[in-house]
Amino acid sequence: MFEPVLTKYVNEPGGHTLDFYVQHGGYQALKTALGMTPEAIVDTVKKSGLRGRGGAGFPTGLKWSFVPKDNPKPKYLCVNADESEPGTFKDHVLLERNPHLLFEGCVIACRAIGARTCYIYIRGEFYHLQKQMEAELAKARQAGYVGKNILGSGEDCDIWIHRGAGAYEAGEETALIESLEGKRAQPRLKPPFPAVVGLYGCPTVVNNVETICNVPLIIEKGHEWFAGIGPDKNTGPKLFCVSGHVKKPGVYEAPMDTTLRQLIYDYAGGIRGDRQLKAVIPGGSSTPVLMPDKLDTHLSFDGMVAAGSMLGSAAIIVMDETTSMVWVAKNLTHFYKHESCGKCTPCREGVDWLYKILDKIERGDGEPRDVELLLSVCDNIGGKTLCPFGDAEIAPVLSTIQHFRGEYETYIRTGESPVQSDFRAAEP
Ligand code: L3W
Repeated sequence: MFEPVLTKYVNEPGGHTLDFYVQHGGYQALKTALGMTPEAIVDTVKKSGLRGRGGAGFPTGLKWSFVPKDNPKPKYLCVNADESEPGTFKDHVLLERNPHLLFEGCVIACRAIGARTCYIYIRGEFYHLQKQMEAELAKARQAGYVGKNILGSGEDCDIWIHRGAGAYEAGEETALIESLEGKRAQPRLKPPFPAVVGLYGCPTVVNNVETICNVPLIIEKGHEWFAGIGPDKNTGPKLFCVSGHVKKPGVYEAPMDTTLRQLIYDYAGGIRGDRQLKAVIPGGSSTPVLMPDKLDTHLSFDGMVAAGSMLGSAAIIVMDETTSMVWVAKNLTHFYKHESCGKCTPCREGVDWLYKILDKIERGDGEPRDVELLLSVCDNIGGKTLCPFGDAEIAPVLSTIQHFRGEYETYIRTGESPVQSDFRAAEP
C-alpha cells in the first residue's frame, strides 16, 4: 500500500504541535521557498501537475498564474476549509492533525501570488478546531514562520482563521468571499473570476485545504517526485473519504491510479456483512451514482469523468443491496433543500419540489407521472443557476432514476419500497 505523506503523522500523539512538526522536518520547505522567486514557485507547482482538491480539479499553478502582477491592489489567499459536502471529511483530518503543514503551504502560496494576507475559512461547525488552530498559529507566529519578517527574510505574511456560520453554500468560492466580507454566503456571477476580482474587489486565490497542504511537499521533494505519483495529469497523493456500508470507513491516502475496487475492498475492508455492493457515490453527494461495473476505474479526476461521474471531493459513499435508492435521493435532496442559499429561483424553488415529490413517493402516495415530473423539474434546474449548486442537487435524483428507474416505478405502483432493508437510517 502507498506510504502516506499528507497523513503520515496524523495518528501520532501531539502530531499537530509545532514542536513535533519542526522535529519531523517541518518548515524546511518554507526556507527553500524563501530563496525562490515567486515565478519559480508557480512554475514548480505547475510542473508538478497539482490539481485542486476541492471539487473542480483545476490546475493550481495555472490558477495562481491568473493573478495579475501589475495590479497595485493587495492580493489575498483564501483557504477553503468549509468542508461540508455530504460524505466529505478529509480536510478535517488535516486541520485537526496537521495544521502546520497547512500554515506552511499558506505562506509559500502567498509568496507565489504576491499576497501578504491569508484567510483560512473554516466551516461553522468546526468550532472545536478554531481554538487549537489559533493556538498553533500563535506558536508559528512566535517562532517567526508566520507574520512579519518571516525567518528574517523581510517577507510578511499573516494568516487569520475565520469561522463561517454553518452554510454549505459558503464552500462555493464567490459565496465564501461574500461571507468573509460580512455578507450572506451567496454566489457572485463569474467572470470576473476571483483571481482578478475577489475579496474586497482585489485579486484573490481560493484553494482547498488539501491542495495547499501539497505545496510544501512539492517544494521539499520536487515536482518530479509529485508528478511521478499516480496517472498522467492526475498526479500526487490523494485523500479519499470512505463512508457507508464498508467494514472500515475512514480517510485513506492513495495515488489516483487506485481503483474503486481496491479502495473499497483492500483499504476499507469490503462491504459490511459481506453483502452485495449496490452502488457508489464517488465524489460526494453532488456527483452521479456509479454502478458496480465501474469498480475497476481509477479514482482520478479523468477516470471518474470517463466512468460518468466526477472525483469531486473524493468522498466515496458505498451502498449495499439493502439501500433504497428512492430513500437515498430523498435524503440527499433534503440536505440540498435545507442548504440552498435562495438566490437563484430554479434552485430555491426546484429543490423544494423535488423533495416534495420524493417524499410523496416514499409515503406510498406516488403517481405514475412522478418519475417524468422529477426529470422535468431537474431539467429546469440544471445549468440554470449562478453556481454549481443547481447541478449538484439534481445529480442524486437524475442518476438514481437513470440506474434504478424500475425501483422508483415499483415503489409508485405498490406504495412500498421494493428493497428489503434491515436497517433504517434516521429520517431527515
Ligand atoms: C481565472 C479563468 N480563474 C476557472 C478558477 C475558478 C475556480 C476554479 C475552478 O467549482 C466544483 C463543483 C462544486 N480565470 C478561470 C479561473 N477558474 N477558470 O478555477 O473553476 P470551475 O468553474 O471549474 O469550478 P467551480 O465552480 O469553482 C466547481 C465544488 O467545486 N465546490 C467546491 C467546494 C469546495 C469546498 C472546499 O474546498 N472546502 O467546500 C463548490 O461549488 O461542487 O464540483 O477557482 O475561479 N478563466
